[in-house]
Amino acid sequence: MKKVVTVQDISCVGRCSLTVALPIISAMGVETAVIPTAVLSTHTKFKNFTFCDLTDQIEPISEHWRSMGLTFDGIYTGYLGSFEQLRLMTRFADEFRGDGILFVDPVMGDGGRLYSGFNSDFVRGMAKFCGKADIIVPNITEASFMLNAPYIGEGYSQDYVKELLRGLTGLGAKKAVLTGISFRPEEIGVMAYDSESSEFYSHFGQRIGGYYHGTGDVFASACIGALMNDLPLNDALRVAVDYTCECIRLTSDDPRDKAFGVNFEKAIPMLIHSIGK
Ligand code: PXL
Repeated sequence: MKKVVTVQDISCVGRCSLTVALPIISAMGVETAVIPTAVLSTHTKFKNFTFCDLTDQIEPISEHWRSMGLTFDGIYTGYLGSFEQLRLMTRFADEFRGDGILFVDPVMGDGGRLYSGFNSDFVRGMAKFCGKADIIVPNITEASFMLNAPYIGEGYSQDYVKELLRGLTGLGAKKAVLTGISFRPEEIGVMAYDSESSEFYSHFGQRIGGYYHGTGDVFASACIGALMNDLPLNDALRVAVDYTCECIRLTSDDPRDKAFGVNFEKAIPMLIHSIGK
């Protein structure tokens, strides 16, 4: 069984980050270790959230794991709560990666804006960290901030997306995947670039209008889970896009506020089926 460690916050309510990553990756038959980077009462899109930073836990946890000689087949980082965590994760990735992959979701913003708590120093640090990764999965907002490129929210061309993807691999990442891409109103998906083979590929599903929180985390978790099941990136993207679209479809007629995240639970059987299990 493959082993992943995922490093991101616990937002206690709101179905994102660890409360999504742990169940999804585990359900895909992958042993999942965690390092929580912070504990929040909810994610930061709700008002008045509490925030307990856990930066000071990362080094003692790493030290213990070092003494045990642990390594992982995949290191998946998501929301990192402080600039210092980027520095610690750079060292952590060097030490615990073994022959495994570093998969970075540079969670920092959406809709053309950074999430509360992030600034340009953090963006620069994240861009550097992405340079060490095998695979990075930003959205257009995160990519444009890291590359200092213009942000275009919709109506962009394939060339705009390709330019961003080339720029992202120019940071040093071997493969870059841009999430939340839509060239036609009725579809949404991802476009990717492999800098080693100079190949682009993309995968799209049915777009359902509206804002759904945490879908980037659902996508990234399903993607690393599929990679750990030995699917090539192209197939892993298909699995993760189809799953994310299904989670959104299952949530679309739920009257609950979409800030509580998507119904990823109900679509887990479909996800497992789609990786041939
Ligand atoms: O889903 C991304 C995410 C993760 N963690 C926290 C967040 C967000 C997005 O808002 O606030 C704490």
